[in-house]
Amino acid sequence: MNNSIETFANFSGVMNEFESIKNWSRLCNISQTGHTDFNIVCIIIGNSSIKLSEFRNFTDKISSNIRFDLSVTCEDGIIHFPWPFRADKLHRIYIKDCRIKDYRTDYKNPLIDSIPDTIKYLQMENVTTILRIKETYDSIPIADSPITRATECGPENAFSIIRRGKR
Ligand SMILES: *[C@@H]1O[C@H](CO)[C@@H](O)[C@H](O)[C@H]1NC(C)=O
Ligand SMILES: *[C@@H]1O[C@H](CO)[C@@H](O)[C@H](O)[C@H]1NC(C)=O
Ligand SMILES: *[C@@H]1O[C@H](CO)[C@@H](O)[C@H](O)[C@H]1NC(C)=O
Ligand SMILES: *[C@@H]1O[C@H](CO)[C@@H](O)[C@H](O)[C@H]1NC(C)=O
Ligand SMILES: *[C@@H]1O[C@H](CO)[C@@H](O)[C@H](O)[C@H]1NC(C)=O
Ligand SMILES: *[C@@H]1O[C@H](CO)[C@@H](O)[C@H](O)[C@H]1NC(C)=O
Ligand SMILES: CC(=O)N[C@H]1CO[C@H](CO)[C@@H](O)[C@@H]1O
Repeated sequence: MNNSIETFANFSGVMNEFESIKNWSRLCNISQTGHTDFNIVCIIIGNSSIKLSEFRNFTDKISSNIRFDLSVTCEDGIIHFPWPFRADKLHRIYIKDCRIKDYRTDYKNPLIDSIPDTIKYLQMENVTTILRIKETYDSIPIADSPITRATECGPENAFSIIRRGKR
């Protein structure tokens, strides 16, 4: 009985925070799949887009025992997801048919190394990166401006990383 009350408390807290990230709450459905597990399923349609930075702000406000599984499928939409997609409490990430912008914008961002590396499963199918010239240029590692460990190693705690048809 007390468990279900706790679950409910967690559920409504997470739901309320999720509602506040506008494009995400419009394009995604969130559901609770376990005591501390939530599943977020997004379909990015038309000229819609979502930003991983907004998702980070969201997970930062959620209590630490929660885990999120995120599935993003694009139907023409675009996602702003900088590699290596790090966000606290993000457990599983699946991306399909998406064009990814800002893929390299965090290559040299030292703050990324301080975000917990929580991804256990990563899968990308048929994704394309859209690189701006400046982004490409700025992300090239040079002696006094290296890329971060996070960029180089990707998710280091992952059991499984699958990429199919990445261009
Ligand atoms: C929930 O109930 C169990 C026993 O029914 C008890 O051991 C536990 O401490 C309770 N948890 C909370 C947070 O009240
Ligand atoms: C969210 O749920 C609604 C109602 O069940 C459904 O119509 C919609 O397609 C779902 N959206 C996503 C992204 O799964
Ligand atoms: C996409 O954006 C254009 C221009 O802003 C707008 O006219 C159009 O309705 C949008 N399409 C969708 C599917 O949202
Ligand atoms: C939400 O999406 C619209 C168009 O899809 C975009 O113009 C806007 O910048 C997005 N808002 C945020 C906060 O990402
Ligand atoms: C995330 O939160 C920080 C600090 O509250 C804020 O400055 C930033 O604009 C937010 N980013 C997004 C994409 O909402
Ligand atoms: C791959 O993704 C593109 C959109 O980026 C889509 O138009 C295409 O149909 C997808 N291909 C397959 C085989 O699903
Ligand atoms: C966001 C939220 O309400 N989290 C709570 C979830 O439940 C645990 C106890 O089971 C609380 O400690 C959290 O504060």
